[in-house]
Amino acid sequence: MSTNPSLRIAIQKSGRLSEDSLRLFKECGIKFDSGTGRLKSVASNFPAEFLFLRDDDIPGYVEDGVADVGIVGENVQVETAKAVEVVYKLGFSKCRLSIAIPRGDPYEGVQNLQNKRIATSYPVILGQFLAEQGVRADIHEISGSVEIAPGIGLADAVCDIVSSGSTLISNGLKEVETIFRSEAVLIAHPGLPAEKRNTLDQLLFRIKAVQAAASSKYIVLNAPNNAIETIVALLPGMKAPTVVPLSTPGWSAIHSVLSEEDFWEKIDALRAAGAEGILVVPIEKMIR
Ligand code: PRT
Ligand code: ZN
Repeated sequence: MSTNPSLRIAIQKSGRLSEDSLRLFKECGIKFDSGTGRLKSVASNFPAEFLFLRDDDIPGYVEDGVADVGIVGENVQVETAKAVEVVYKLGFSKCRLSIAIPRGDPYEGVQNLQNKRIATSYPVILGQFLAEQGVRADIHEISGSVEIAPGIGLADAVCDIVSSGSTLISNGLKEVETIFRSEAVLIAHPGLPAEKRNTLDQLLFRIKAVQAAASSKYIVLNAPNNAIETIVALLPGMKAPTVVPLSTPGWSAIHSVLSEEDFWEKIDALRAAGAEGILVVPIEKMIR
C-alpha cells in the first residue's frame, strides 16, 4: 500500500468509460494531463493522481490498494468479484447484460436454455443467474466478439452487454432475458486511511454537486401578483422560490430551481397558472 497521501484514482485508459470519466473530473474542477499514451498523471490542484488502466484490471488494483479508488462498469465490478467498496453510482455508461438467441429460434422462457451452450465474457454473472433460475447450461467463456458465436456454430445462445441492441440485430440475434443492469460506479479500497477517506469525501461532495446541477434547471418567470400563490406551490426551489416585485405594478418575478424529471409538466402548469416570460437556465454546480 502506497504511503503517498494523495488519492490514487484508476480510470479506463481508452474505451467506453474514458470520456465520461474525464469529463466528470473536469466538471469537479480537477486539473490533470490525460494526453494519450500516459500511464499516470498528477492533478495540479487537488490531492489526487490518476492511473490509466484497462477496465478489467481496475477492481483488482483497487482491492490490492495499488489504486485507492477507481471507475468501472458494475458489470466488471460484479464479474471480477474483488473485495472493493462500491461508493457511488455515477449514472453514465448505462447498459445491460442480456441473453440472446438466433432470431428464428422459439423461446417461451428460461427453461428453453436448459442444456444449451451459451457464449459469454461474463461467466460469473451468467452462472449466478442460471443457478437462481434452476437452469443447467454449458457456459462457454470467450473474451471478445461473443455475438458471432451462434453464427459459427460455437454456441446456441450468447450472454453479452447490450446498449442500443443493434449489434444483436445485425448478427441475427434476439434478446430474450436481461440478467443484469449496469452503470459506471466509483469503487474504493475497503479501509482507506483517514486522510485518503477525507480526500474521497471531498471528491464525492464535488461529484454530487455536479450531478445535482445536471438534473436541475434554474427558472425565472414573471407573474401577476394574484398568481404568485399558485405558482409558488408548483415550484419547490432549494428552500423556497424567490419572489421579487417588477417595476410594472401588480407583477413579480419568481426565481426557482426545477428538476429535469418533471420539467415539461411543471412548465405547462406554470403557464396555465399565468406565468409569462419564462427563462430556463442550466446550473453549473449545485450545493444543497
Ligand atoms: O480495453 P478495455 O478492457 O479497457 O475496455 P473494454 O473493451 O473491455 O470495455 P469497453 O470500453 O468496451 O466498455 C467499458 C464498459 O462500458 C463496459 O464494461 C460496460 O460497463 C460499459 N458499456 C456501455 C458497454 C456498452 N455500453 C456496450 N455497448 N460495454 C460494451 N458494449 C459493447 C457490447 O459488448 C457489444 O459488443 O457494445 C456492443 C453492443 O452495443 P449495442 O449498442 O449494439 O447494443
Ligand atoms: Zn475490458
